[in-house]
Amino acid sequence: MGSLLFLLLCFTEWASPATVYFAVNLTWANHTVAGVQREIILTNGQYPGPELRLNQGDDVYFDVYNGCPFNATVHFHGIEQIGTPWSDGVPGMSQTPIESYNDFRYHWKADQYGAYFYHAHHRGQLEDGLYGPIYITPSSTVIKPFSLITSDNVEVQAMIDAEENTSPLLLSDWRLLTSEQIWDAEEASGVDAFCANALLINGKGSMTCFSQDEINGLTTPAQKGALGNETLTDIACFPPTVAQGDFPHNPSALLPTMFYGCTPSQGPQQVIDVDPDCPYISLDLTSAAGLLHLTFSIDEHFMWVYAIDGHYIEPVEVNAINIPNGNRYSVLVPVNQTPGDYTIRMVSGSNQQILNTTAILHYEDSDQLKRTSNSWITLTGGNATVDTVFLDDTSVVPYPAIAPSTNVAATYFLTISHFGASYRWTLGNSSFDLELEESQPLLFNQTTIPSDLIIRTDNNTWVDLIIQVDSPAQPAHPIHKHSNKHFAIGQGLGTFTWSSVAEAVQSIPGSFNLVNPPIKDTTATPVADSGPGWLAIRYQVVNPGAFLIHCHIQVHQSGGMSLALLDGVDAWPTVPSNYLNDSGF
Ligand SMILES: *[C@@H]1O[C@H](CO)[C@@H](O)[C@H](O)[C@H]1NC(C)=O
Ligand SMILES: *[C@@H]1O[C@H](CO)[C@@H](O)[C@H](O)[C@H]1NC(C)=O
Ligand SMILES: *[C@@H]1O[C@H](CO)[C@@H](O)[C@H](O)[C@H]1NC(C)=O
Ligand SMILES: *[C@@H]1O[C@H](CO)[C@@H](O)[C@H](O)[C@H]1NC(C)=O
Ligand SMILES: *[C@@H]1O[C@H](CO)[C@@H](O)[C@H](O)[C@H]1NC(C)=O
Ligand SMILES: *[C@@H]1O[C@H](CO)[C@@H](O)[C@H](O)[C@H]1NC(C)=O
Ligand SMILES: *[C@@H]1O[C@H](CO)[C@@H](O)[C@H](O)[C@H]1NC(C)=O
Ligand SMILES: *[C@@H]1O[C@H](CO)[C@@H](O)[C@H](O)[C@H]1NC(C)=O
Ligand SMILES: *[C@@H]1O[C@H](CO)[C@@H](O)[C@H](O)[C@H]1NC(C)=O
Ligand SMILES: *[C@@H]1O[C@H](CO)[C@@H](O)[C@H](O)[C@H]1NC(C)=O
Ligand SMILES: [Cu+2]
Repeated sequence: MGSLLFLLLCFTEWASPATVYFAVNLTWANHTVAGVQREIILTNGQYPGPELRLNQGDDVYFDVYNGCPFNATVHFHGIEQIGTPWSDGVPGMSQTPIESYNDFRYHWKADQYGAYFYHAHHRGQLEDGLYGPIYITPSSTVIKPFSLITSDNVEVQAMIDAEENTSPLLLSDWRLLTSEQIWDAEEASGVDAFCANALLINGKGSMTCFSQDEINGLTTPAQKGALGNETLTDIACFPPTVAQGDFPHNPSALLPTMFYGCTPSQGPQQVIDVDPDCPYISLDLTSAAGLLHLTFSIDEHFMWVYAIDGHYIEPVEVNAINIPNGNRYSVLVPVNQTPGDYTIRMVSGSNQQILNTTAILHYEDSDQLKRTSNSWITLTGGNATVDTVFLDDTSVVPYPAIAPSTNVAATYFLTISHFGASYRWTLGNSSFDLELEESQPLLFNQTTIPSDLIIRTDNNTWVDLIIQVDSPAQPAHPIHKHSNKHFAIGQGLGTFTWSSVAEAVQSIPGSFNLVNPPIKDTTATPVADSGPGWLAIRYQVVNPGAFLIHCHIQVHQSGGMSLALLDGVDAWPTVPSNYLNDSGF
């Protein structure tokens, strides 16, 4: 009887590939977020943007009308764009920006399955709210990992049903200033603007202010180490004098709320209703944050993480996940506790700021009064119990596991460093000037952008990128590679002194996994509070075109932490006439 009930309630049917048309109308409007009004980008009149739900194999037409009084583009984060490099949405790389009151048609194939999202890719507009979830239902030929959790077929079917009804949870941080106000203030002050004002779940959240005594009491040893004799500000963030490197600053050009100025305010709270007759729910935790790593947890529940960045993994049972900007973690949550309300907690997982928000997991038809539930995590992202298990991102095994080739054609060393100012950055030898986004796209003309911002690869070769963070007191940088996914093959603290991965493996084999490494589109460099650190990624060149690799902390990207990958220069594509004319039509 119980299983019949859940079949009726939880089961949905599989549909076959189709041509899907999706249109968004971008507008610039005053909108209230976290209880405070500011100018933001609305997508079809809403924030966050509407969900795009697809089946694997769908042919997608995504039309953008730019009703904003400035240029814009839309990128499809994690979508590989095999054979459609002109639809990647990166100005200066794959298209010219969509001008005000103009249309652009993106056209791509949903080759992969799982959780993705679309978001702004022009200047800092991600932080103005242009993002929405994408979910692609796997084709029936993709083998699911749920039988690794249990051999009980009824239980496995319940997991499959939960996955078919999966919901996005779009996680983000929020600023009270617009992206252009932040950029102008960074240029005027010389300061890297690394504090947020609120955290949001599906665009919903509030702002809490703590007293200075509470803030000082919460300040962690790692934060105290960076602060020296100073304290966190009233928004529980490092002051503008800390972790900025040795560069000139003009603090008088900073704007209120960038580092100081906390006013509590009340916004809506996300409530997730669960049906206690469905044994599992599935959530796609998607970080659209511009700034902070986010630590996510549901009181008194555990989560089976079963996919990362739209690729299945061998499921891992955890209580909390630290989510870098741009990553997606798909989780099954067992609906097995006493009916009631349970707090969903999200806190800053970045060293520079203490920030939090909450949502509610609500068991439907529960007569019980709202109850207080027990947290797995602290306000600063640490363990609140001895039993709390955090996901260890580096030890995740893809399902099925794939070994990358060891026949590597080229190794590139990319240094993450300041570039003459606290708010300017490199990913390589030079800084990617924001104004280069307005240049003729590299896909159309390979010489429009300075050559020290470009790597050229041959098709069907394997490439290693060694990303070196050169100085201490830097956050983990979530490095996002456009087009196909990469293997995160190694990482460590200190300086990478070897000439190749093969050489490094000889002396530090424990820092590498060349057998079954994580497969992702975004991988964060290790947290290196007190010294340098490095990350090694490997990918196969399969999709000729001009693609960006960059930090997904928006102010770092705007400050130049980007590099152009000209993949497959030996098999360069011919741009179709409907893209050469800047429209896609
Ligand atoms: C976009 O939205 C604006 C404001 O609601 C409206 O005036 C305009 O007609 C819409 N444009 C399109 C193409 O839907
Ligand atoms: C938002 O409101 C402010 C204050 O009323 C106004 O000056 C501004 O033009 C409005 N912005 C938009 C995009 O409507
Ligand atoms: C907007 O995009 C157009 C077309 O690429 C470009 O000519 C123009 O300079 C851009 N405007 C701004 C303000 O960047
Ligand atoms: C911290 O120490 C520096 C000198 O090392 C001094 O200039 C500064 O005023 C001190 N700040 C506070 C808040 O005591
Ligand atoms: C942040 O945490 C505090 C302490 O647990 C809580 O009182 C507050 O409501 C939380 N803030 C939000 C926005 O949920
Ligand atoms: C957090 O975990 C550590 C290591 O297991 C443990 O020693 C500590 O007691 C835990 N903290 C709390 C509040 O339980
Ligand atoms: C390509 O870009 C270079 C540098 O901006 C320019 O000199 C050249 O004329 C461009 N070629 C074409 C075909 O537009
Ligand atoms: C950076 O400079 C080094 C040394 O000149 C060079 O070998 C390397 O190719 C350069 N990297 C890029 C991305 O241009
Ligand atoms: C590039 O290489 C991939 C992988 O071998 C292959 O599938 C693809 O057809 C190649 N593309 C072109 C344009 O030759
Ligand atoms: C070029 O652009 C216009 C829109 O500006 C469109 O109507 C036209 O059909 C496009 N395509 C081609 C192939 O010229
Ligand atoms: Cu960064």
